[in-house]
Amino acid sequence: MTTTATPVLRTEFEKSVADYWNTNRQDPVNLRLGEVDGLYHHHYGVGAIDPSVLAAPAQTRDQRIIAELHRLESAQADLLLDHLGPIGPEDQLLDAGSGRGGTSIMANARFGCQVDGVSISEYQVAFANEQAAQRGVADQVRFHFRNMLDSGLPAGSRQAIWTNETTMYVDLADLYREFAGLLRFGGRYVCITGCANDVTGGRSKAVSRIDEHYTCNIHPRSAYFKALAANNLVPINVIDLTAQTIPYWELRSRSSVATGIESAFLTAYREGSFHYLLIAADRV
Ligand code: GPP
Ligand code: MG
Repeated sequence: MTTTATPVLRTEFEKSVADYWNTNRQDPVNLRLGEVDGLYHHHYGVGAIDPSVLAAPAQTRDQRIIAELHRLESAQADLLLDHLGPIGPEDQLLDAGSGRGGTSIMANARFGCQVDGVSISEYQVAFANEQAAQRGVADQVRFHFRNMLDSGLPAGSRQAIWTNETTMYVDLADLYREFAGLLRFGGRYVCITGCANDVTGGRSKAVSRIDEHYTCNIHPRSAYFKALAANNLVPINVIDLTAQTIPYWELRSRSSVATGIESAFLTAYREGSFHYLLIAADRV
């Protein structure tokens, strides 16, 4: 693991976020899903569910629901990777807020490229590096205890960068200034995020519940486009994934690994105060 000379955790808020992810180690909703095939994710899912899992016999029903939820979260990561543009083995990518490493490991398996992941949780960094080692790709996929706002990576070194549900922990202007410095001209940034709807106005009760649950600050949709435009990042694709993520939340709410936050997501998405969005942008 490598880190930066400057302190990784710079504010009380960042310390509290790191503390949350360092201590949140008994999370069956992520561990049991990861155990299905060894890809551990910290994001949600997209796509239609196979309804037969809910009708499965009692002995297999729980495990089939877990496997189905995991299939949807890996489908989400695959969708993100679909938007990175052409990536070759010589390219270097950055997973900003890399969690337990699943998306980075999938990117390396697909493109054969180098991936660096950064996280402010030392526990997550160690877990993810162990996963890369177990898969024999530790020389290609490396996780670092670093702050995505100050990654210490060389300027212009990245062909692509993504954030998979991590932007609600940072100031977007600071983040996209950093990414604009790391991406080469023509490089691609892909974001999957949940964002508040400017049209419904303000922060709904359900969105506030999600913030409270994860110690985060969900941004309004408008904040993304302002911060991208201010940092030479030009959107090429914007996809509203809200309808595609609702089945994941419906299935999760009926599973043994539900955490209690499912109703807030379902309310927020159904009432329209919250969107699940993919944004892909080019560095110009
Ligand atoms: C965590 O995923 C995701 C976040 C903290 C970001 C919040 C996301 C939004 C779209 C608002 P996780 O897989 O760790 O969460 P859980 O443990 O609930 O599955
Ligand atoms: Mg999860």
